[in-house]
Amino acid sequence: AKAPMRVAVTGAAGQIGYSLLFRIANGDMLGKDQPVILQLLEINDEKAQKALKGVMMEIDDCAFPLLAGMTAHSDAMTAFKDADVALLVGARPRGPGMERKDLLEANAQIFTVQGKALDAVASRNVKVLVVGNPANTNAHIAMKSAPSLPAKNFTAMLRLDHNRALSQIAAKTGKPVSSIEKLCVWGNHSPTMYPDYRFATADGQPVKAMINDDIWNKDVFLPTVGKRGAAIIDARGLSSAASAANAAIDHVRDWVLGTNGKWTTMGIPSDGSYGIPKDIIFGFPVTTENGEYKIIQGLEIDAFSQERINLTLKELTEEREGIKHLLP
Ligand code: NAX
Repeated sequence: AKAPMRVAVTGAAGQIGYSLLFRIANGDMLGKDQPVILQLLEINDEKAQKALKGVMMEIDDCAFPLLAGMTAHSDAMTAFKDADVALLVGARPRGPGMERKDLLEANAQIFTVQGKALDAVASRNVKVLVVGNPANTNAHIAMKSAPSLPAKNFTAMLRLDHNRALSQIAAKTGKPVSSIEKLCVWGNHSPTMYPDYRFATADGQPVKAMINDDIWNKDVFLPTVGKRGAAIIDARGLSSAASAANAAIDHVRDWVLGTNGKWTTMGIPSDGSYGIPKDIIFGFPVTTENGEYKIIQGLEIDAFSQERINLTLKELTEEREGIKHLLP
């Protein structure tokens, strides 16, 4: 039998945590033959810790055969000890009257502390996925706060945006999602992201020719995917949770187990590809193999796409400027 993998999850008593933990323990993320130990972090607050205990009681009550252990923490230094995978879901939500700048700063503090803790105690191969918003910039901060870990181990979640785009394209073309390949989302996890189906195929046939409608792309597809989070809040009264948890599972599963040559989207530190400055955490099309991701190279960037990429890059550059003084 395989040795258990340690999976740390922050914000474990939150909405996304409630959809995420059960699936990890069920083997959906790391495989049905891979035992897991859950190391769950919540804020040092009586209510949050009590709620976490409640979630853990329910996880116990599932009697998951793959669950080899589970612990509750209020300190990142113990929660991240020897972690093989760290899902950084907990973040400071925007409160009433809070400016974007305040939000960035509050989160910068959290992700500086957590980056340092990962640096100090996690496995040297820890795979980190930041879900908590602003996800790309939070991932950047954690990465910069963990100088002894490889920068490539820090990623941000664009997969929900990718999956949203996939489902919209499937609906538009009338093809099953499973037939669609070579889709990607560039940039920031925010409404400025650029979902791109110019290279996509359905059953091997070009999707762009099937749709053949640039107005639909610009006026329907991009805003629908970009504003999907807001549409969910409007409909449900709560932000996306199960779909976000599902995307986190997809992201880590593909990273660890490989995509077999298929494209997916990950928010990763740029290596300079496509003119994105090094270390900016940016959504790129990637394939994964043996636990490593590789950016798809050589894609043509037309004028419209360049404009969209510049827009989302500008936002990320501004976010980075906004927290620069807080970085170690
Ligand atoms: P909830 O508010 O339900 O849960 C967050 C939990 O995190 C709370 O229980 C809170 O106590 C905990 N927390 C806060 N700071 C913490 C810290 N420093 N250490 C440990 N725990 C901490 O939010 P939820 O709906 O679960 O969303 C979590 C985050 O995901 C939010 O930042 C949200 O904006 C973000 N999202 C990101 C998405 C993405 O695609 N990247 C999509 C979904 C989601 O909106």
